[in-house]
Amino acid sequence: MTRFDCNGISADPLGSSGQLAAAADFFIREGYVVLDHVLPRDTVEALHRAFLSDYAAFVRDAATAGPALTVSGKRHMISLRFAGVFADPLVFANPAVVAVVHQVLEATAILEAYGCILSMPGAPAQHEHHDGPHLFGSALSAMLPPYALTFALPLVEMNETQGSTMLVPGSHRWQARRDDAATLLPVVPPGSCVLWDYRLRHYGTENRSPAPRPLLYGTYARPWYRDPVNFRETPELERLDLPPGFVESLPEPARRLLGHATATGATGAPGRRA
Ligand SMILES: O=C(O)CCC(=O)C(=O)O
Repeated sequence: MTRFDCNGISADPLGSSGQLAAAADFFIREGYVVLDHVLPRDTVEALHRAFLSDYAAFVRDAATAGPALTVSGKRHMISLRFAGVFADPLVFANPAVVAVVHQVLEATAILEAYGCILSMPGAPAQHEHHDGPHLFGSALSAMLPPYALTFALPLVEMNETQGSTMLVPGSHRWQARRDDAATLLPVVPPGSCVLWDYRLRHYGTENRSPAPRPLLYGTYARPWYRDPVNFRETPELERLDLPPGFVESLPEPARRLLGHATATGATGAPGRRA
């Protein structure tokens, strides 16, 4: 499986890194890319610890803890508040990830949503799905460049036991579902991430371990795009749980990724978790 190691490219001006340009080309062609070493392992361990303590109520019982969308059996989508280590721009505006995002979605890309998919022990495999459909009914849609992508950063290793995300390479270009396609189950250690095109077919596999598997995610999108599906059923789930003044305090380019939220007034309101 092709993977792109981001170790040692931090000294380059990232936008011009040949390795990341190759990763973006691969993404456009295959509909996904695995980036290794985008974050130090101890940052991911800190995220994991913070998740288990700040979101303990969701781990105990997501149905009663607060706004959550049950996306499949024992698997829940929740918002992450931009606070503590979750507010570190290295996480949600990671330079290597943003360099690929800019090449794939252009420099005006935004962070449209930020949260976590929590797969509890015993969570069964999901049905194969895409995060968003083709934009138009026309056959041309399958040839269009990406409009949004999912950034998936596991807080524990994704593997066969804890579960991973099964990918169907190339399926972002399909006009209709196929049954005979090759699939790929990446092992993704802490510090690595997967990006996939919103149109790519994929599914989370079973969590056979005794521990929860939190998968931090971000939706990066072209500035006009708002996910019309995932927040419809649970309107109280916030796409971006931003404390007042947070966006304004950020350095570029993190501020640019979230500027749309202040422009629409969406960030002024206090988040649901105090
Ligand atoms: O849990 C996973 O690995 C992926 C989850 C997913 O694709 C989803 O909930 O849409």
